[in-house]
Amino acid sequence: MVEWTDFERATIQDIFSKLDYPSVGLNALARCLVVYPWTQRYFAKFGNLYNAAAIMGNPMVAAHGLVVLHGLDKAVKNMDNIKAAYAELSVLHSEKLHVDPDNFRLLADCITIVVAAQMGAAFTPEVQAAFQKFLAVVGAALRKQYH
Ligand code: HNI
Repeated sequence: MVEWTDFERATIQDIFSKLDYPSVGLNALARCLVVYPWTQRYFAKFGNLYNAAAIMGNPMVAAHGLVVLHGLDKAVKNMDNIKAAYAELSVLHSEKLHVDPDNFRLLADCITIVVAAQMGAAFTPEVQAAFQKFLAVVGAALRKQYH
C-alpha cells in the first residue's frame, strides 16, 4: 500500500479543490497529442487532429480532457486504495482500448506541466514531488490489470 504524508495528502486535496478542470483537461490532453503524436491513434474518432491548432480547437479533445481529469477525482477520493478504485478503468484501457501503458506516464507529465504553469510559484519542488507521486500511483493502478 502507498504511504502518504500529511503534506502530500493536503497538497493533492488543495490542488484538486482549486483546479480549473476544463482548462487543465484540454491543455494537458492537447499537449500529449501534439508532443507525442503516436497517442493520436487512440482518438481516430475525434476527427481533425491535423496540427496543434486543430487539436486545441477540437471539442472532442476538450470533452475527453475533462473526462480524464474527472477520472482523477476517483483517485483523490480514494488515496488509500487507488488500485481498487481503478480496477475497472485499468481493464478498459487494457482490454478494450488497447492503450500502450507507457502512455500513462506521458499524459501524466503533460498534466504536471499544465498544472505547474497555472500554479506558478506555488508549484514548489515539494508540491511537484507530491503531485508526481500521486500521478505515478494513478499510472501504476491503470497498469495493474495489464497482462
Ligand atoms: Ni483514458 C477513456 C481516464 C490515460 C485513452 N480514460 C477514459 C475514461 C476515463 C479515462 C475516466 C472514460 C471511461 C469510460 O467511458 O468508462 N485515461 C484516464 C486517466 C488517465 C488516462 C485517469 C491517466 C491519467 N487514456 C489515457 C491515455 C490514453 C487514453 C494515456 C491514450 C493515449 N481513454 C483513452 C481512450 C478512451 C479513454 C481512447 C475512450 C475514449 C472514447 O471516447 O471512447
